[in-house]
Amino acid sequence: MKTAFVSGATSGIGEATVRTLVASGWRCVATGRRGERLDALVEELGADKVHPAVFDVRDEAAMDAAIEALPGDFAKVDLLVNNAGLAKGLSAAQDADLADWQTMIDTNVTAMVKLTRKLLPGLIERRGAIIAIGSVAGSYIYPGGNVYAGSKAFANHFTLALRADLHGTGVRVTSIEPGMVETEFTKVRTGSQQASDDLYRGSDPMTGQDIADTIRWIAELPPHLNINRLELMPVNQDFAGFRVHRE
Ligand code: NDP
Ligand code: 8X3
Repeated sequence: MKTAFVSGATSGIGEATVRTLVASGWRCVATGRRGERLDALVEELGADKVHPAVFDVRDEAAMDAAIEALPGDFAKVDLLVNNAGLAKGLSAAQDADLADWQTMIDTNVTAMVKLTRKLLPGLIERRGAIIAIGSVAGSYIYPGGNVYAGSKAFANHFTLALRADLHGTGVRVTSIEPGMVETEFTKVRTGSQQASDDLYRGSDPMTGQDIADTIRWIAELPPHLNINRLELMPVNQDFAGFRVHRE
C-alpha cells in the first residue's frame, strides 16, 4: 500500500482526493486547519488509512512538527498532492487589500514550495510523484485575478520546473490546472455562500470528485509515463477574454 500526502483535505478537491485514493487502496496523510473535518475522515475511512495532520501551512514550525510526527508507513510518502490553497477577494489591484495578497502568497506560493522541499528527499528515495493543483487562472487573465492569478502562474511553473531538477530520479511531476470547480473556494474568496451559489448556478461546474478522479488516474499510471500538465474546464467555461475600452 502506497502513501499519499494530501494538503488541504478538509474540503473540496483535497477531501474528495483522500476518499478516492483510499478507495483505490492508498493510505493518506490528510492536512488542514479544521481538525474536526479530518477527524470525521478518519472516522469514515479508518485510522489505518487516514492520518490527520492539523496545521496551518503558513506556519513552518507546525509543518515541520506535523511531518516529524507522521507515524509508521504514513511517513513514507510516495505521492505529494500540493492542493492547499485559496483566493481572497476579487478587487481590482488598485483597490485590493494587501493582507489578502499576503495570505495568498504565503499559502499558494511560500507554503507550497516549503512543503515540497521538505518531502522531496523521501519522494526521490521512493521514486514517487508530485501532483500540484495550479489553475487556469495562472494562464488566462480575468479582472480581479491579480495576485491569485500570479500565485497560480507560479504554482503551474514551479511544478513544471521541478521536472527538470528531478530528471533522472524517476520522480513524476504533474501540474493539474482546473477551471471552475464547485467547492468552498468561492465562499472563501468572497466570504459569501450566496456569491458562491450565484457563480456556479446553471453552469454545470466541475466537482472536487472530477479532479480527484483525475489525480487518481495520474497517480496510478505506469511509472514510465509522466503527464506534464493537464488543463481542465467545465464545458460551459471557456477562455475567450479580450476587451477593448473606448474613450
Ligand atoms: P476549498 O476551499 O474547498 O479547499 C481548500 C483547502 O485548502 C481546504 O482543505 C483548506 O483547509 C486548505 N487550506 C487553505 N488555506 C490553508 C492554510 N493556511 N493551512 C492549511 N490548509 C489550508 O477549495 P478547493 O478544493 O477548490 O481548492 C483546492 C485547490 O484547488 C486550491 O489550491 C485552489 O486554488 C485550487 N483550484 C480551485 C479551483 C476551483 O474552482 N475551486 C480551480 C483551480 C484551482 P482549512 O481551511 O481547513 O485549513
Ligand atoms: C480557480 C479557478 O477560474 O475561478 O483557480 O480562477 S478560477
